[in-house]
Amino acid sequence: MAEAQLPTTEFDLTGPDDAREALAEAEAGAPEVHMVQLLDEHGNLHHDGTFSPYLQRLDAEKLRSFYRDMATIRRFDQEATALQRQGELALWVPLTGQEAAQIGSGQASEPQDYIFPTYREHGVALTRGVDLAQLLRLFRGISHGGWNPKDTNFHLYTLVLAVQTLHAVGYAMGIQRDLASDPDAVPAAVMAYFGDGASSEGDVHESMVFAASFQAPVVFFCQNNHWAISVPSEVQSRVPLVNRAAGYGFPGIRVDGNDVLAVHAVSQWALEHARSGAGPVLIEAFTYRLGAHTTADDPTKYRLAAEEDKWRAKDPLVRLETYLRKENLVDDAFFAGIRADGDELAGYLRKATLAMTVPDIRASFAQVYAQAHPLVTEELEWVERYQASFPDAAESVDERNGGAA
Ligand SMILES: Cc1ncc(C[n+]2csc(CCOP(=O)(O)OP(=O)(O)O)c2C)c(N)n1
Ligand SMILES: [Mg+2]
Repeated sequence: MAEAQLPTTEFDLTGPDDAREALAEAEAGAPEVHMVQLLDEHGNLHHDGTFSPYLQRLDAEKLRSFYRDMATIRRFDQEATALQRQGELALWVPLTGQEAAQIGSGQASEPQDYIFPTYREHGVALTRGVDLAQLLRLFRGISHGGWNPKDTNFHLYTLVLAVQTLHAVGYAMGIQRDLASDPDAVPAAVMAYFGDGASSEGDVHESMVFAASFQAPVVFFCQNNHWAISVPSEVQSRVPLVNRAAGYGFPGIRVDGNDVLAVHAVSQWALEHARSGAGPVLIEAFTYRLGAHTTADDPTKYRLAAEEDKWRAKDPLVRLETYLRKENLVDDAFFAGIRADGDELAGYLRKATLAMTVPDIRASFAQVYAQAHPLVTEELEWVERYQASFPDAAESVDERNGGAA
């Protein structure tokens, strides 16, 4: 598709300031927008006065675990996409390209921290120990959640853009008050994930105002993957997103979101800052959604292949593999082992998904009030009459579940 024909040309960003040009420069890494990068796309390390010291905390096993987690979640993404294409999931939200942003930040969190994800944070879920098969329950349409957030301090996915940032600030203010009343409590922080598109929502603004006013222990983690479905990120803000933090009065850091070492270091710094009582931080992880928005989307309709190729060359897995091999921290057997584990994971996911039973609709009605309520009873009767009107109505929930409900 010729550039002039792309629907995104409807956004006229030219003006007296030539904002589009200024932004393009910023996006390209112009010096006035510093982007923290420790490992470049060729696998070479670079020094950063503030964040390089964080690398001293990492041993070889930790570095290998970054790779293992990124490869695992990419494999998970592929298997979930296949399950959707085969009709076993209603929808899938791919994360490919964003592995470093998610694994680096997720691994920086401590068990006592609490995470509020969007709907794409499968990599963060992995680092928190969520059973990946449970993540698929929502996308199979059999649960509004799928896992118990209390088990891993990883909240349920939120599909309504940006509301989780409000929940996150409220939760962080709760942590603050718990700490004030119990000096022995372990300091904790909250991590709120959101996208470049969600950053335009009023909820994010309100969250940041509250967080700043109350010095809440929250890290706002914006994955700028450059697209909000078909809307490019430069439309969301006339200034680089990271610069917004200054307007609220807390630190903002742009990090190379495809560099797992930098994301980990920056996230550790921000979480420590928040836990210490110094207030919120905004991290803008500069990354790219290599795949479609969801399995219901076709990105060839609104962006050019050349742009995807440019970002494919910045693959977070490839650069870490190059580095690990150069440092002799891995051998071929390491990668073969990860591939074998990926096959096992794929088999497990498939089996678990096919075994997921259809919930009995009556349970939803039973959970509305503690005691029977005439309106709920009436509505349940309506649903039962409605279901009975279908030709295959004789097939009960038990039968659909193979008699195993
Ligand atoms: C309040 C609200 N408005 C609109 C939507 C529809 N919607 C779903 S995802 C999306 C784009 C979000 O883009 P971004 O925040 O950049 O996150 P990404 O999907 O790129 O991870 C939109 C508009 C929604 N879910 N909620
Ligand atoms: Mg986005």
